[in-house]
This record gives sequence, structure tokens and C-alpha cells, in this order.
Amino acid sequence: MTIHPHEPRDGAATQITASTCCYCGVGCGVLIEHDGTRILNVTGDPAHPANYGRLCSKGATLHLTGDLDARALYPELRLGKTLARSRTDWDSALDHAATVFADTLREHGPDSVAFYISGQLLTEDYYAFNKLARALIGTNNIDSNSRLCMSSAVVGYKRSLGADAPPCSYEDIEHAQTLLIAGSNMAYAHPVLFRRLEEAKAQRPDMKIIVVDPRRTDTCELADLHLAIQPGTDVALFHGILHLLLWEGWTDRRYIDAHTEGFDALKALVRDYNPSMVAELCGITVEALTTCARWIGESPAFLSLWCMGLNQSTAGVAKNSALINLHLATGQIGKPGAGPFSLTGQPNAMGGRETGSLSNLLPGHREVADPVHRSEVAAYWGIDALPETPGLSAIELFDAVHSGKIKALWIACTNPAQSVPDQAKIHEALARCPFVVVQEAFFTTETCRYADLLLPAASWGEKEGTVTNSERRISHVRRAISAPGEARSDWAITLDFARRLESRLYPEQSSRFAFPTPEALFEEYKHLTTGRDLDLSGISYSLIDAHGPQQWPFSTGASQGTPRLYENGVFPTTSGRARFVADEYAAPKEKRDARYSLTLNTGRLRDQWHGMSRTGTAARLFSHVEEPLLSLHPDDMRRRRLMSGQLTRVKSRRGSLLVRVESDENIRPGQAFLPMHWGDRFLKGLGINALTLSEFDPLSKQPELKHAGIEVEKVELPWELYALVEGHVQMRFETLRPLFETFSHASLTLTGRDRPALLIRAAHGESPDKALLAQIYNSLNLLDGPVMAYDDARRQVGKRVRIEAGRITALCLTGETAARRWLKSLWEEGRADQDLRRWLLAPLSTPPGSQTGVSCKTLCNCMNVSEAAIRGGIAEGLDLNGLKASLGCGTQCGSCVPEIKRLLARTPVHT
Ligand SMILES: Nc1nc2c(c(=O)[nH]1)N[C@H]1C(S)=C(S)[C@@H](COP(=O)(O)OP(=O)(O)OC[C@H]3O[C@@H](n4cnc5c(=O)[nH]c(N)nc54)[C@H](O)[C@@H]3O)O[C@H]1N2
Ligand SMILES: Nc1nc2c(c(=O)[nH]1)N[C@H]1C(S)=C(S)[C@@H](COP(=O)(O)OP(=O)(O)OC[C@H]3O[C@@H](n4cnc5c(=O)[nH]c(N)nc54)[C@H](O)[C@@H]3O)O[C@H]1N2
Ligand code: SF4
Ligand SMILES: [Mo]
Repeated sequence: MTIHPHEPRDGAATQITASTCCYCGVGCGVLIEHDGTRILNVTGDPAHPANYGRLCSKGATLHLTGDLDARALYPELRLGKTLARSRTDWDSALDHAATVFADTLREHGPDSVAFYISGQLLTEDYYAFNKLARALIGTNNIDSNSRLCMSSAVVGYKRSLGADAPPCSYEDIEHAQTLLIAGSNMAYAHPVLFRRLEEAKAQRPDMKIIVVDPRRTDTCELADLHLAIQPGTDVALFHGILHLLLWEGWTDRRYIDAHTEGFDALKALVRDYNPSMVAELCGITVEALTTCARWIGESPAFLSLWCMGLNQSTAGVAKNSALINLHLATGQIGKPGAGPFSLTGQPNAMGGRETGSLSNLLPGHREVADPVHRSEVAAYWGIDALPETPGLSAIELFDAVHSGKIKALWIACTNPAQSVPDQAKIHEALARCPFVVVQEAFFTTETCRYADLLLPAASWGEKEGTVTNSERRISHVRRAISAPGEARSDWAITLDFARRLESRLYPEQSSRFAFPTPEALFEEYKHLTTGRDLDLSGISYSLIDAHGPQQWPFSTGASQGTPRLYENGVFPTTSGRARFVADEYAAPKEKRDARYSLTLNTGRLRDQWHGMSRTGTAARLFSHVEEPLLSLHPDDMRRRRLMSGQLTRVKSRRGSLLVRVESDENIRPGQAFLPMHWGDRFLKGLGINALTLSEFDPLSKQPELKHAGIEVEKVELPWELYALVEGHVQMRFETLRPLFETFSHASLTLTGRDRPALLIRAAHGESPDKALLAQIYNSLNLLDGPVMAYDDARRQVGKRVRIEAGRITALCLTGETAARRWLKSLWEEGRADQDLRRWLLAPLSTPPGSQTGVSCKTLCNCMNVSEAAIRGGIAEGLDLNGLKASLGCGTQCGSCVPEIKRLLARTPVHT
């Protein structure tokens, strides 16, 4: 069942609620069409300044996601590690949690508990958690998944500019003359901004776009220059650029003298980063390096955008600082079209930073380590003192869970058993932890398995609060419908727990957690920012409702927000000057060697979001990429005698994983790429983070998720299984996934558009026993009823197809799966003809004739246009506009346009 059949309930009027998209940090405004109970449709909000009505393929399909069968609906409690969880009520659940926390605190002290929260919480949720952890419990053990995401940018901004504030606005894209995109695949990860960039480039083709990324991504489609640097060599590249800027006299001496400090030390350092050394180290040509430096040095407006390719590194902070150095040296900051602009990943990563939701921070851009900051916040909260002991950062926190130091762990709105590096250790830690609370909207995540207490959270469209996007703009997130089952808003859960714990710890005290609404939380929180760099005390829900989303700083009494920081060249440092930072280049932790000769890069797919708890419920979002695949350069494939589609074992120093491989010329030799989305649920074997390393940047403590040493080898698993079953996909997923636990390899995904289906691919050394196979057939709806079966026990080959109303509704091939594409295309076309019947009754398993089916990758999700159709159009001589006109592809959200352009570029032009 899905929660959003596209018909309003009988008699119910449809309404529109303006809210925001719950995915990326672009922070698009959405108009949610609903009938008060169900969400019926989503469109872009034309009045929202982040997107002016645009949405990408993920935002535009929000109403198709969130299958109720996958939602956590009721609190569930486990009263012993070996027992199953059972349903309980909220009072019992939260009383139990409060008792366990109170007992743990009494026995082991405040640092024996920890909170691991998320950049996807709303500002009000964060504030409630922070007050709970720091003021009530007295621990700084509260960290968030932003540690894996933005923490290097936080430290980078603070070191160089004095405060954690991206100084730019989206409109700077329209004013930039040279735009450097480093370690960001914004065509996939920030698509609506990328559309804006496409438009800017179309208007001003002389604008120069440089992309720095070891891979050739869709973002490179817009690049005048792509620097495919060796992984992790960004610091050397940026120093090499500065070397050339100095040599050519392209620096702004006046700006440097008036507004910065520390230039001489940096100048001395970059003297050694001469062009030939840098080009060699980065694996690019001296010409490309020189062109890049010239475009930056001669540009009247130089803007840079960056994301995880810089941050997720043991040199993450150094990369941020080295890039900011270029802006300071050229005076390219604090003016239109210029500045260092980090793109935030999650929708409210910024709110987390503002409210102090990393273990070392406090609300209002304050620091735990600063005694003045601690006493300011303590005074505001009416308590004697805040805890001094530094809190644990994400990786350290899970180490402490693993070693038994943390005895009660509260996880909210994040899925660490999928997203944190070195998964074997994370799973062990969660299994050992005496008490794990998981506050989640979807019960299907890997982390929920370890929950002793599962608390169902309201999710997108069901909750109210505020978020801050990449350009410091605060939006009012409005609730459209009520949450399903007994799910509650995060702020409400947190406060309810806090009050119960408070009454156990301080029975005499009147509550500090009596906020009736999220607005009340916001009102208390905002005054903690008064007079600080991010001062947002002038913003209120009613102000946003009247005048739209606003950019901080926006102090009390101000009439408008601030689109651009540092226009006067004064920085929030003690001297008022920005600081040049001189860090040496340091190589990634794991160098390629004989045993691990490849570097594994990981990142996003266009249509999926992280662990896929939400996007993974919409079958259509799998049509762009249908299954987990490791991408390797053709040379590396040949060297290992690998063919596309073959199963490989990928090994790192921490774990291994079985996954199919594909040849990809966009990857350079010596490198490999895996999407970050595939966790243990979709791909058996602890997911892709079984391979990654937990070494982190010394300053930001952000782990090196982009460069793990791996080796890849062919595995021979002669017995294969391919199955597809329509309908009730989430329920079937839950029953079928455990049945594949004993297989060597298994991947489960969804497929289809109007008729969603579960798709399973598995492989094993030999046929599983009959009983297990029968269980699988049963769950696939292939045991009885209108099922045609052919089983050859001797050859261990089986074919089963269920035909209802003249079309296939379930199928399974076992032993050998050569007919899989052909069968799937019959299923897609709703055909069950004589060919199929003849094939079913014949001993051969290969499909009739030479029909092995073609790849059915869908490029344009909005208009359902396949890659094959687009290739066909190109073969007929159509250009992009012709393809748009005749096929409709690329005319809606536009997310597929870069890939269509790539196909066009690959095809020789006929004259
Ligand atoms: N579709 C989609 N969009 C998303 C998300 C999602 O899950 N799905 N998640 C959101 C979140 S939380 C985040 S943080 C952002 C992430 O957004 P991005 O950072 O843009 O996405 P990634 O694919 O993780 O990584 C970006 C690029 O870094 C490159 N890279 C790897 N190593 C290096 C290196 O050493 N140097 C350089 N210069 N580049 C390198 C990779 O090849 C990759 O193309 O996306 C947000 N948007
Ligand atoms: N190898 C590798 N690993 C990575 C990365 C990478 O590039 N490579 N990127 C890292 C980055 S940048 C990030 S941001 C992380 C993301 O990693 P996670 O934070 O683990 O990602 P999500 O799957 O978005 O987890 C959010 C969870 O919150 C749940 N949820 C949704 N809405 C709500 C709600 O309203 N309330 C509550 N309580 N729960 C809700 C969702 O169902 C989901 O399970 O992954 C990191 N891990
Ligand atoms: S760009 Fe896409 S995912 Fe990001 S906020 Fe906008 S619609 Fe949502
Ligand atoms: Mo992120």
C-alpha cells in the first residue's frame, strides 16, 4: 500500500501547504497538495527564493515516497537483547527510557550516555536535544552526522574567516565570471542550483567553469576545464594555483595588506609548489594548471563551490583553507559573484551548526572549549555551569560505544549502521550497547535492527519548524498532514523524554522543557544568537510567513536579511582580518600498494538519498540506476579479466563485499567508484561502508570517506537467482530479505513505474536446500495459483512465472539467469505470449532467438524516457532541442539534461 493514491478522499477538499523539500541543502520550497490526510502531489513553490518553482527528480517525486508499509508507526520496546521488540505505548516507552537513562547517569556519570543526531532535523529539534544533553544531563556527548559531512567546512571557515558562515548567495552564480566547482557533483547532489548555473552559462557563455574531480561526472558537462586530479591532491593543486597567481602578479596586494594576515608564511610555503611538481602530483598537465590559474587570476568575479570531495578527507580542513586562501589572495570575497561558497549537503546542516549540534559547539556559533561561551549559555538556561569535558565526535563516539564506555545511546534521524565508515565495528558496537534508542520515521533501516527502543517519528510533510539552507536562508517548514499511526514530531518526543528524565533527576525543579510548540523553542533559541555573527534574533515564524524565507544575519529591528558577508573587508577575528592558512599537502591515509592497488571513491546517485529509507520506497527512483555496481576503468577491468555485469569481491583492510562490476571510462585507471547508498538492506554484506576507513581529519574529525585502498577480484558463484514480484513491495522486502542471508551475494531493489515490483539478484556456490527455495517461491507468490514452472533437478535449473489476467506478475529464474532481461521486458510490456509458454516448457533456459533484451535504464524520470529511446533519437540526427520536442525528455525537472548532452557528445555529428 502507498500513502498517496492520487485521488483525494471522497468529499475531501484538496488543500495546498507551502513547505520545503526534505532532501538537499539547496532548500527548495514545495507546494504540497493534500486532502488533510494524504499527500497527493508536490510542485515547486514559485515564490521560494531558493528554487523559484523548480524541483529536481527527487523533490518532484516526494509524494510517491514514504510507503506506509515501511514507516515506523508505534513505539516498540525490547526487554532483553535476545528478545524481539514488541509494541508499546508512548508513556511506557518514554518512562522506560527515562528510567534507564536516570539509572545509567547515577551509576556511571553524565558521560556514559550519548546522542547521535542528524543534519536532517529541524532547528527546533536540535535545540531541544542540545538543551537536554548539555543542560539537563550535563554531557557534551552530542554529535551529528554532519561530522561526516560539513565539519571540515565549519573548521575551514572559522580558521580562515573567524566564523562558520558561507559568505555568498545563490544569486552570486549569476554574477560569477570564473566558477570553480571542487569535489562537488552538483548536477546530482544540488540539481536545482545546477539548473541555475546552466542558465547562467547559457546567458553568458564566456563565463568560465572549472570542475576539480577525479571522476568525469555529469557536472563536467558544463565545464570549460575539467581537472581530473589524483584523489586527495586538492591542497597541492590550490597551492600550485597560488604559486602561479603570485608569479604572474595576479594577486590583489591592496586587499591582502588591508584585510588579511599571515600571507608571508603562506607565500614561503607555496614557493615549493611549482607547476611541474604540482601537475605531476595531481596527474594533470601544466597547461591545464596554468589555464586554471589564469582564469582565476584574471577574473573580475571568482566564485567557488565545493562539497564532499574536499570535506570528506583526512586533509579536509587543509583543503578548505587552501581554497579560501585563493579568494583572500585575489580579494575575491564580499562582492557580487565572488567568494568561497560551500554547498551544504543536508537540508538543515546549517541549522545544526547554528544551534551547536556538534560535540565541540554550543548554540549561537559558540565553542564548548571557551569558558565565556559556556557561562553565557549556562546563564541563559538558568543553570550554574555547562559541562567542560569535551564531547565525543561521531567516530570517537562509536568507538566509545564499542569499548563499553557509552552505556545508553540515543540515535535520531540518521542511520549509522549504513553511513558511518568501518561498518563491522559499528554493527558490533550497536549490538553490544546496553541500551539503544532509535528515533526514526522508517523502521526498515539497518540501525533500527539494533534499537532496544524504537520511537516512530513524524517525517516530511508531517512536522513543523525551521531549516537553514546553504545560503543562510531560514525557511518555515509547515505541516501538511498528520503523522501516520502514533508517530510524533522529533521536538515533541525529545521534550517529552526530557521532562520525564528531569522529574527523575530533579523532582523539585519546575521544567525547563515546557515548550508547547516548535515556535516557542525557536523563540527561546533565537536570543542565543543576539549580537553574534549569525544574529537571527529578528526572524520569527510570522516574519517568514509575511515576507518569505530570510538570510541571516537578521538582527532585532532589522528590516531585511543579509545576502553577502564581509563586504566591508572586516572579519569576525580578533584582529578583524582574515587569516591565510599555510598547511602542507598531505596524501590520503591509504596509499595504493601491491595488495590494495585501487582507490575507492564513494558518492551520490542522481535519484537516491543516502540509505534510501525514503527514496528506496519509490520504484521509479531505481530506473536510473537499478542495482549496486562498482565502476572501474576498462584497463583495470581487462587486467583482472573482468566483464561488465560480473560479480566481484571487493576487499579493503577492514572488510569485503560482493558486488557486480561495470566498465566506466569516466573513472581514471587505479580508481574505483561505488555509490554511497547501498547498505546491508539492499546489498547483503554490511553495505559499502564495510570497506571505508574511519581515519579522520585531526581538526574537524571528519572521516576520509572518499579514499579507501581496495582490491577487486572475480568470484565464481555458478548458482544464480533472478526474481521479480509485483505489489506489496515493502512487505515482501521484509519477508524476503532475511531468506537471502545465507547466500553469498544478494541485492534487492525495486523496479517498475505504474506497477512497482521487488527485484532480487542473488548468487551462491551451489543450489540452496529445497526447503529454503520453497520458502522463497512462497514469498514470491510462485508456489501455487496460476504459476507455470519448469524444474530440472539434475541441472539445478528452474523457471517459474506467474501469469494473471494475461500478464506476468511474478517470475523467478534459478541456477542460471540468461533469460532475465528478456523476461523482465515481457513483464514490463505486460506480455505473456506463445514464445513465453514455449520457452517455459523447454529444458533450455536461454531466451528464444537472440533476444537477450536491451538495457532499460531510464534517463528522464519525469517523462519516462529510456536511454535506448534517446540513443535512437540521436541516431536519427536529433539534437537536444529535437530530443526534447520529440520525446519530451529533459523538459520537466531537467536532471537528465547533462547525461543527454553526454550521449550527444559521444555520438559523431553527421553532416
Ligand atoms: N541525489 C542526492 N543528492 C544529495 C544527497 C544524496 O544522498 N543524493 N545527499 C546530500 C548530502 S548530505 C551531501 S553531503 C551532498 C554531497 O554532494 P557532493 O559532495 O557533490 O556529492 P558526492 O557524490 O558525495 O561527492 C562529490 C564528488 O567528490 C568527488 N571526489 C572524490 N574524491 C575527491 C578528491 O579527492 N578531490 C576532489 N576535488 N573531488 C573528489 C567525487 O568523485 C564526487 O563526484 O549531496 C546532497 N545531495
Ligand atoms: N561511503 C560514504 N559514506 C557516507 C558518505 C559518502 O559520501 N560516502 N556521506 C556521508 C554524509 S555527507 C552524510 S550526510 C551521511 C548521511 O547518512 P545518514 O544520516 O545515515 O543518512 P539518511 O539515510 O539520510 O538517514 C536519515 C534517517 O532519518 C530518517 N528520517 C527521515 N525523516 C525523519 C524525521 O523527520 N525524523 C526522524 N527521527 N527520522 C527521520 C530516515 O528514514 C533515515 O533513516 O552519510 C555519510 N556516509
Ligand atoms: S535540489 Fe532537489 S533535492 Fe535539493 S532541495 Fe531542491 S528539490 Fe529537493
Ligand atoms: Mo552530507
